[in-house]
Amino acid sequence: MTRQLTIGAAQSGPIPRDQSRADALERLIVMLREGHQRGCDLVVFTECALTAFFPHWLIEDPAELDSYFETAVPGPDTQALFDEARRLGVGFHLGFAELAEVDGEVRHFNSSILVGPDGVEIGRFRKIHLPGYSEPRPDHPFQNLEKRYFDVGDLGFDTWRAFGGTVGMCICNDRRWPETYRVLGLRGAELILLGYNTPSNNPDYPEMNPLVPFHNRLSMQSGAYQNGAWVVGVAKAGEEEGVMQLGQTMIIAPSGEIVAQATTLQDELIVHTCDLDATRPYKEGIFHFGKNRRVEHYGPITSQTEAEPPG
Ligand code: CDT
Repeated sequence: MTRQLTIGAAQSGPIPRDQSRADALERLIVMLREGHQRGCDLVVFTECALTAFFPHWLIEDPAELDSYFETAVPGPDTQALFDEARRLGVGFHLGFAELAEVDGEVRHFNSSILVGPDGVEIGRFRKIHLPGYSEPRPDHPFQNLEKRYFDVGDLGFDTWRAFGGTVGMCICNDRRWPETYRVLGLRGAELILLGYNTPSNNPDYPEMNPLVPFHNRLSMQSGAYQNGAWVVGVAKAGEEEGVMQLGQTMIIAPSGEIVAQATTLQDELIVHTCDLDATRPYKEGIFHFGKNRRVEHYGPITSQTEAEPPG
């Protein structure tokens, strides 16, 4: 018996800074409905899918900054998406900026939520690898202020039994780290969902610009193959507030092969029926962790070294 799950990867085109939350949400609902028409069990939206990606510019007024965050999900800005998901019987994954109280302290997270076809939350993830810097870089054409605006996620890399399999989440920069996939793989992930806002240009290292699409594919394809998992990577695409974003939304099989990829830099839904049992040849074969992974022979790790820049 196979476990077939039809998944829609719902790429977002640019969201203008002045677009209302209601209009941004309506764009997601349109793609959710298209997903339903095309037979999706689950539709995956991107990182911070409700607003422009605001770490790309400096916001000094705390109240203005907080206006980009959700204090509750579901809440006034997102309830309509939950209601429509329940009406259609389609699950979804949504990235959003989360303002939460943890141990009596206000925290800001870059978060994602997994919601079942009944419109009820299954799990939540808070981004762990925050890229960029805390202090603005005035000579850069755009900023990358995630370290200034967000706290490091406090929920670990968890997995959930859902949609007939085991599902994990990570967000954007997390996808570049092998540890992300390996921890999720060790926790049994058969399906890894993630959204990303990746600029096509890196102002710090412009020599990497031609490699940005390659590094995107490389990270997700190797993570999928080395852990025998499906990976669904969903982008923000196109020019948003002066920043060109990569796009390249894709669905990757446990073989590491790309089985579906977006062709535009706009709102675009790509759909693929994923057989969760296609994970087996990898999880039970070459990447059977119990039989083949030899942690006890890797040698001691005595310190975590920081790479020093040359010179
Ligand atoms: N949103 C996010 O995490 N973006 C980063 C930009 C890094 S610039 C090299 C990413 O890893 O795609």
